[in-house]
Amino acid sequence: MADIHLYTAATMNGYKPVIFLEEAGVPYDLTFVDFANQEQKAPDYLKLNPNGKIPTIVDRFEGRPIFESGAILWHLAEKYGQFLPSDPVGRSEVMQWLFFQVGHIGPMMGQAMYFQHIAAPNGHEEPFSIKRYVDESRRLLEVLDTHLEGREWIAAGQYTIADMMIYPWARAYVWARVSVEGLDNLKGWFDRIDARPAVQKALTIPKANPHFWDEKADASAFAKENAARFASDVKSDR
Ligand SMILES: N[C@@H](CCC(=O)N[C@@H](CS)C(=O)NCC(=O)O)C(=O)O
Repeated sequence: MADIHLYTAATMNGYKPVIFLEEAGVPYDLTFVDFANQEQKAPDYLKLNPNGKIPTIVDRFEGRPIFESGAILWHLAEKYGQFLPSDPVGRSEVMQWLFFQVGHIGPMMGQAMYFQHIAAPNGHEEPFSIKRYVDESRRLLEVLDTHLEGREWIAAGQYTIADMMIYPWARAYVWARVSVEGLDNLKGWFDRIDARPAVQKALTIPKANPHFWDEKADASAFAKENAARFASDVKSDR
């Protein structure tokens, strides 16, 4: 039995711990959480993750669950001594960008995706909201682009959990329909991470969603499934 049991799904937040575990090459057990069956809201799952979201890990060696992807990656980085520098300044830099992802990039790009791919197909076309989230997402990608001028990686001069946290969201600009035109530093960083075999493998676990990252990929089957899955949420929100 592996020390780490990961509960996840094939979403931007869900891929992050998979990227870490594949990069670090450590064994883990994986349980796929099925949103279609609302498994993330099951009473037993809520004991592991009171917020009813993925990802969650159970560190069996320590005998405790950990939720929130930033806390999960930080825990794994400390546990396995990888992808987190040991000096306080470097660690602080990593933490700043980790919070930047969780507080900005995730919520803004997530809402850009929600309003375009879930609300709109369910009859709630809201151009004002879409513009707000797409514009704010573009602004955040510009912040990253400026920061990446002359830098290979996001923080501490090395590939860290900050890169692993931000990449699945920022790289899904395709699905969020946010333009990256002119953001050449950002595109260079995408290329560097795209080229990492462990990342490419992670993006197929538990399931590949090529339409998140590739505008030529066929999204029709996923779009239908996605819109249907959340239809009841949209109605009950109103
Ligand atoms: N801040 C959380 C966000 C987690 C989150 O939003 N997970 C989504 C998938 S990307 C989820 O579980 N959605 C299912 C639901 O809301 O029921 C983290 O970083 O772990």
